[in-house]
Amino acid sequence: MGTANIEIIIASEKDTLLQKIGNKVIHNERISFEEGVYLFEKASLPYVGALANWKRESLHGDITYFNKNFHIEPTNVCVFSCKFCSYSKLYAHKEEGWELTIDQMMDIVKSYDGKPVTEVHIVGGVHPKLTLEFFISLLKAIKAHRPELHIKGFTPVELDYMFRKANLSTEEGMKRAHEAGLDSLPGGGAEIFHPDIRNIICADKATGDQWLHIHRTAHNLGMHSNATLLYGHIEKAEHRIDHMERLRQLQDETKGFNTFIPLKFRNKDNDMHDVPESTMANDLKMYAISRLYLDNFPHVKAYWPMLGREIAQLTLSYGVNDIDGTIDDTTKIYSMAGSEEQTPVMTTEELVRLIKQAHRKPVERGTLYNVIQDYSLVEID
Ligand code: V47
Ligand code: SF4
Repeated sequence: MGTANIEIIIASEKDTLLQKIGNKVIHNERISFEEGVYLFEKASLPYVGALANWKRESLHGDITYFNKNFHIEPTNVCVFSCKFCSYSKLYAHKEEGWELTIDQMMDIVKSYDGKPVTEVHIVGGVHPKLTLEFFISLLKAIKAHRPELHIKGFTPVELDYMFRKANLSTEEGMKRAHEAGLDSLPGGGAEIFHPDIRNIICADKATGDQWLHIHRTAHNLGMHSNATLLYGHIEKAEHRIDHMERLRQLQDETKGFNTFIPLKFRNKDNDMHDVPESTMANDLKMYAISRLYLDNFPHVKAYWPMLGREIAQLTLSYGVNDIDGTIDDTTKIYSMAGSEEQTPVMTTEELVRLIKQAHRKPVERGTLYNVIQDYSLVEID
């Protein structure tokens, strides 16, 4: 969308504060905490959508990145008891839990031999028996087998637990993990930083400050990372903005974040099953406002296995420039929580078609957004 069109949309907005915010966006001025909350409370979806789409196109044009990756979940047992998570119940019923050995995880890695994946995403529950040493052996084994495979792994919740058990400082623990082959951190474990909400939905795990400290430490070692926000449950607009504000401040300091990923709360098979899920309109608003508020984050990603393909496709017009996958084995954490994706496999062809149908340009990237292949000219039926 050209600047002239967005100027017309802003000028025809009747609310003068929303007009002011719109003008800030198109002049690349930062919007304040209060303005962020105001957008959630007062702006219409078409208005925030138009602004976010303008921002997305001014940063990336039509490019929509995707990545060929696969997941490893070392265990589904977790010592923590996050109310939104289906894993937390398993600690009390360990007989239903599983934990993979290094050989079993290496069998997963080897099953991708000869396939053009560029990243492995390792994330799971916090099993009481697993140690930093165990994961260091895994990281080394993966790098020995396939050195060019980018390893994105572990939430601060898992790392904090391992570092404490090993009696290591965050700095020392992270250095050892990095030296063993950990290339970057995924965005998980962030949920909602604000203690008023965190103390209700995930009281016993790493705090917001600890999450931010672990990412800061990784950034200071030259590693990149992502950040998530779990939305659409009991949090309010000010908690979402508080969360994004803290991320924006850390990003000003380190510039280590690549991507922001809003994660839609799903309510099946967990202790928050009585909390209704957010509507599609609210999903789109969340994506759009995050694109506007996080002005120093290069990328906003929609995680399609959780959102569903159709909403994920729509987000491409509401600020999103990245769509996760090609994934051929969706993490069980989502299928257990009630994701609508019954067939969580998307081939490259399906993903490329989905992006093209939204009139965007599909580009395969590596984890750090190096271009691997431009699919815009590849014929897909
Ligand atoms: O932190 C758990 C979430 C996260 C539910 O960095 C739930 O590229 C919704 O962070 N409803 C882990 N969400 C996954 C994650 C992630 C996923 C894809 C890509 C990247 C990346 C990171 O899953 C947890 C938690 O916020 N989660 N239960 C649920 N019921
Ligand atoms: Fe454990 Fe993570 Fe689930 Fe919390 S969200 S119970 S830390 S697996």
